[in-house]
Amino acid sequence: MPEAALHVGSGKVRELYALDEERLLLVASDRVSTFDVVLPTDIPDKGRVLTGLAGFWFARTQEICPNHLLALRSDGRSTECRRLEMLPIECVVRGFLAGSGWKDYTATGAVCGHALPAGLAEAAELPEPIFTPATKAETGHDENIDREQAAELVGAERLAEVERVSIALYRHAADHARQRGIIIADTKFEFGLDDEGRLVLGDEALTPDSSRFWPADEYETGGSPPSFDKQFVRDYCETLGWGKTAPGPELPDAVVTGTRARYVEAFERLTGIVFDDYLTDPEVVLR
Ligand code: Q0Z
Repeated sequence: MPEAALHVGSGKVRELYALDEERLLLVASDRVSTFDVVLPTDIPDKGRVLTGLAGFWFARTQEICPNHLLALRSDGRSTECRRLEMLPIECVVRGFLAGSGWKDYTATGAVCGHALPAGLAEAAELPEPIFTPATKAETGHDENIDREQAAELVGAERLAEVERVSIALYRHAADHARQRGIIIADTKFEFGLDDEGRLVLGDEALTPDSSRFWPADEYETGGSPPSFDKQFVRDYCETLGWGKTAPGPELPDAVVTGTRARYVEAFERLTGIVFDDYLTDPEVVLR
């Protein structure tokens, strides 16, 4: 727990503290969720992997869009960030047809107002990445919205800006990841405005918790590809006949160890940095 910091929010697997008027501390725990349930067993270092990866991307996408990162703390799981006025939409970019995008496509042939070619298979790569905004649901699932609804929430001009920037960020990261054997099928960004009304990337970005990462060497269409990070957890949960409602099951050691190794592998492949070097000095991802 950070010293002299006021707790201002909890996510499923993260905590948010106020450091002062201008700064927040985002702390990533080792908790893991699957089928929307947080499990009672932690994955050691998961929060450090996600914090390091987000820091890596923030450092490398500054020219595309400024971001909220001020510093990474020596614990490797805490990000000091600028306090922003967050926009009330989730900025989702999809390069592949998965999750709610696939569901909407099968029902209507479109996703968030983007008409797509007929006959696409589940997990197919889209001709171009598409911007598919969603509302921030307090409870339950975010709801996909069309550009008209998104424009009502942030204004047409701001919407055009977040669409352009979101797609540029996704293209940058997805190209980098693809060269390292990881498909970023889709991702969610959260933006805010600074005190001068400039658009700033906030929250955590381009991590396996805010994106779908797939191993490129196992990619195929016609089903839901394995998750790069959580597949052992999901496979284990499927063997239990668990109803996928809280409370979730404890994970056996082999599943914990295997899952930790997958998170570390994603970190090392994407950053080119040995994870132990990150633990020694987290700011190595910023250089
Ligand atoms: C992020 C969240 C978490 C609970 C608010 N730079 C910022 N300025 C203002 N607000 C936020 C940020 Cl990142 C902000 N969240 C999401 C994160 C726990 C909620 F760790 N909420």
